[in-house]
Amino acid sequence: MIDALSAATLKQLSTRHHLYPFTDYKELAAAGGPRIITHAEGVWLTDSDGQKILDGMAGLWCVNVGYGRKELAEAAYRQLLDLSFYHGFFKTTTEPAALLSAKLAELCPPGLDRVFFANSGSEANDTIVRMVRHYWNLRGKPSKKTFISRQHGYHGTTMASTSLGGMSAMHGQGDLPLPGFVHVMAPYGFEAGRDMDAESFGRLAARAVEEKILELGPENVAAFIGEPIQGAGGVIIPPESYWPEINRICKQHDVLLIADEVICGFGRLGHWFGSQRYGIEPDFMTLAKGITSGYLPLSAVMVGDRVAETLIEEGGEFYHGFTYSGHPVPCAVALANIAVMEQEGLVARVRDDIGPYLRARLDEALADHPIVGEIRSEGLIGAIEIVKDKRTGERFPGKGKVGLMARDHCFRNNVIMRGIRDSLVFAPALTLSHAEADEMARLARLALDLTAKDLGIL
Ligand code: PXG
Repeated sequence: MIDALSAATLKQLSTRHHLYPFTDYKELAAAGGPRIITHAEGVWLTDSDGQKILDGMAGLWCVNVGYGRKELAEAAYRQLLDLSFYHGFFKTTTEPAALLSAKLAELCPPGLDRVFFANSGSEANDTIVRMVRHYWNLRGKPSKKTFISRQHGYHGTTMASTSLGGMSAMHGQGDLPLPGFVHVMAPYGFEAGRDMDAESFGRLAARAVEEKILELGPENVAAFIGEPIQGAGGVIIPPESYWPEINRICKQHDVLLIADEVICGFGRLGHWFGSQRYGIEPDFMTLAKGITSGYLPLSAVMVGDRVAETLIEEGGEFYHGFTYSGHPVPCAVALANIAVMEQEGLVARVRDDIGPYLRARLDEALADHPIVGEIRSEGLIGAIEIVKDKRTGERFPGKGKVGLMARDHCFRNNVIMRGIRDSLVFAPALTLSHAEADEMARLARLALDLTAKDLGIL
């Protein structure tokens, strides 16, 4: 634990010098600076005041095996001593990069056999944009250049990955999207599909992709990208009919299909990958976050056979790569992380045990709550919709504020959940115990009671 004086100093120094990601700097400074996290074990964080905080978000949807795992720390330590760095440029490789490429090919759905490494989800998606355009050029179809993605989609913050994303506030900064990136509706049933049955709504939302392809002309459309479940956009869970229809549409119009698995991958949905849960047949998968449980930065682009074969046979040298593509230390940590997940059966545990258990506790604690409009979840990711009228789904005035109010009550009561527009979302570590799930449900109830009180409801 940091003593009170040094915590105050750290806050002061960081407020003066550190420009944080996704932060209103003036507002943070006025509030006295950031909370300092000093330690973590399992699903519990400790801050510089010695407070213990239940992390309902696995860091940023990434610490899948929980904090403080010796197996991962030791893998990094050993690798740092054996070979702290060597790269994959100029016909070299390292043992961890070679072994991880084969392990990922084994775990991924058939046909996704090759991997290109990067350091973040954003870089991986940028890599895909280049590969896709290069592919269509090689195939003699240079007009196929436009990417279709979805409102509320999140694919990162580089110029291309922000363009892929469907967040209008982000587009407002940096004059985005770039040309050649268009967006269609998300399969967000709670907002847009209340008057239809879920499966009809799923098909309708998928057909928005087809309409866009036909509007642009299939000869101009390169690829469609989507997260199996949209995470940062508010945990938007598609109806079962959605992805099979997307498979059909992409095949029919010769459009490449990209599954951004940065959040859904590595067990979060109770399957190794979201594509397996929903039967998605992607040409590319984007992997990051859970690949190392966030212990070190690493991402991977899984490349399907038809693209890989063209790149290999006809592409010549691919002029793309990062200094740290396939860095041996994060690759060694990823192998240790995957070994822990396999040894402890964490993927099946999410599907058969803790996923349904947490959901049942949340239903018990919240289903009758006056401002809860819907609780939805799949595996260990979910959202609680906050509404003024439970029956009609009518929102509170000033749409988009109540999620943050509830989030702040969580924060003050030492549980971390994310506020996204008018919802509270969660994605805890896959190792969450039953007792910790009980505590999460209790604290979510408390935060929503306090939010309702603020809104004059309770
Ligand atoms: N794709 C998806 C689906 C993501 O969720 C990225 C790509 C980009 O990954 P990098 O490693 O470049 O950040 C993400 C990242 C939040 C939050 O608050 C979500 C993300 C990142 C930071 C914050 O919900 N997702």
